[in-house]
Amino acid sequence: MAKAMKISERPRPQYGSDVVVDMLKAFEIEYVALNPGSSFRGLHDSLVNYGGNHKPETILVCHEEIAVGMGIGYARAKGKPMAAAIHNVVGLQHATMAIYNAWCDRLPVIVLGGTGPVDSTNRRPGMDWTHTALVQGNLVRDFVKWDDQPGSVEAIPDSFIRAYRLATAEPTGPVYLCYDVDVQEKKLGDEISAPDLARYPAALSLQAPEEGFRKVTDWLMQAKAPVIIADAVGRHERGFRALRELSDLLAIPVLDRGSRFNFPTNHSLNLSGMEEKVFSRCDLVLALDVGDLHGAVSKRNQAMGQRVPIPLLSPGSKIINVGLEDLLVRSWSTDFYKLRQVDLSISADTSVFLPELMRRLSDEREFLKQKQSEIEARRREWSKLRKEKDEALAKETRAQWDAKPVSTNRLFSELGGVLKNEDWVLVNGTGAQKENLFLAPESFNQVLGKNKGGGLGYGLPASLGAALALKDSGKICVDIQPDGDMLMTVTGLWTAAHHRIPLLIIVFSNRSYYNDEEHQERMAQLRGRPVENKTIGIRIEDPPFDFATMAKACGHWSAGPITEPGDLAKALRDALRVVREERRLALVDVVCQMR
Ligand SMILES: Cc1ncc(C[n+]2csc(CCOP(=O)(O)OP(=O)(O)O)c2C)c(N)n1
Ligand SMILES: [Mg+2]
Repeated sequence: MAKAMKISERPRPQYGSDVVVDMLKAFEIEYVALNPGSSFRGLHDSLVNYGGNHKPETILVCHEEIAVGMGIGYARAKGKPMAAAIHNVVGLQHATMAIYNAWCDRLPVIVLGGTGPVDSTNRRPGMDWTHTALVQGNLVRDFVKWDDQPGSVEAIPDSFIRAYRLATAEPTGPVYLCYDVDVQEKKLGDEISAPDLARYPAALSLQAPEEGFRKVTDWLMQAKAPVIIADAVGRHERGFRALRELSDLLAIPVLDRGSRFNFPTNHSLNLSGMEEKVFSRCDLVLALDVGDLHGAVSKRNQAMGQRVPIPLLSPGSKIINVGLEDLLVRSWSTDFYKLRQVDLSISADTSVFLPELMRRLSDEREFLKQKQSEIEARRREWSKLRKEKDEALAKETRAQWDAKPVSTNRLFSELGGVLKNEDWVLVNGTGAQKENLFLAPESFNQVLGKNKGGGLGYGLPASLGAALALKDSGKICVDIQPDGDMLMTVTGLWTAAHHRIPLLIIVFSNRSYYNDEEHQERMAQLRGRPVENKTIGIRIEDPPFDFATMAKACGHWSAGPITEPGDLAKALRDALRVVREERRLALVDVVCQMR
């Protein structure tokens, strides 16, 4: 939980919504992204005139999906929530996509809303009626950790503290707090008593029981070829570090699923993407924070019309699952994935589980001595496999170097060269995360992870939220931005200009919603219909969207569309200079191969 700031030190709240601002300040919420609306005019006034528009500061966005989406990126970068203020029923409907993405990503965002007046005798004719719902939180209840609508000003502090505690308790997630217009605008008489936040400490992390540690250490020590699958371990630095130590100590390869950045990409034991080869040799899987474990140990069957995946693990291999996913299961969306088959299941926070596991394993000196040659042999074997992959990639890159439009390998490789000596963070990337192989991230949170909710419109808002969080860090925030995803929330460019948010955007312009082009191709093949029609209703061309001009229209520096591969490196260097030296946004639109 955030350090408590004494509410009693602040000026006395005069209206209901002033109390909400007191709570935001007490929890050190830095920003509230919003698009204005009368249902929270009380709160808006309190933010600006009572709170001084500082900690929290209002961030103006042109769509509510951007407001909440910024909270996603901010939470990834900072590990704590920012807030969004959302206009009643209509704004909330716009915000739902981003709230759902935050839910699937297990990210804390505090969504504030206005409603009412709930007392119908206080409503103005017209919009107050069409914009009031009973109960507004129903719209998002299935994909927030909690929602509430405090019935009085006095109920606000408890409600807010509970919301903050739930949002930030593992597994973290979004919450929605809705404030009736009458509650917000109520003039206060007696001072309302300020809560002592020190009395509401965050719960200590969930640790595994002794039996769990005993079994995991025994099994890991007995295994000939253990393998780690990691998905969200990298959300905490302690987990990130311990995972690397564990892999190094016992020569265990890591398959990084990428919801967060879990393991250095160019580490010789990072075998992500080589699942088939790895699982064929493996006898024990240690799954860490993996929601879709079934998906992680099988391969999509792309054969005509097939939907049942192909299992990759040999039947004899055991699976240990450690994580907290079971604690956040709801019935509406099936984001809990297929029921896991495992041999040992432990509900624990990997950021405390892994360091303790490491401590115990490091103490097994006798065992480590005996096993030394076996461990070194498998380290060599796995590293050899990784080297083969690197050589194949280098060969592929050389073969595609002069391709026009530019190949993705060349784009990522040139970008890697330009960023080499910079302190950078990849705040958004492509779904396949191939860029990581070229950028070679190593440190905690150097890549912020991918959108598990899969709702388009994610990349730009998430990047803006992360760049806002890191604004004063001196880091270069980089967004490798697929074009279709960008178009859904493209007005985020204006917000970046208005609030001077420094960000390097490389638009990965394949001028297509390409993912679906592959689906239409498969459909046509399956049905014996003309494959050449696969681009209809999918390509973003005729005319192509001019992202560079769009950026310029908001006052940004931009370059492109880059169609000559030879022009790429200079454009990237120029853009980097603008972000680094002028601390503002620069965009390079690069016309690319489809994949
Ligand atoms: C809100 C939403 N609408 C539609 C989709 C379906 N969809 C999934 S991927 C995709 C194409 C994405 O295009 P782009 O971002 O340009 O990436 P590309 O596949 O071209 O690399 C679409 C339309 C979705 N996931 N979310
Ligand atoms: Mg595209």
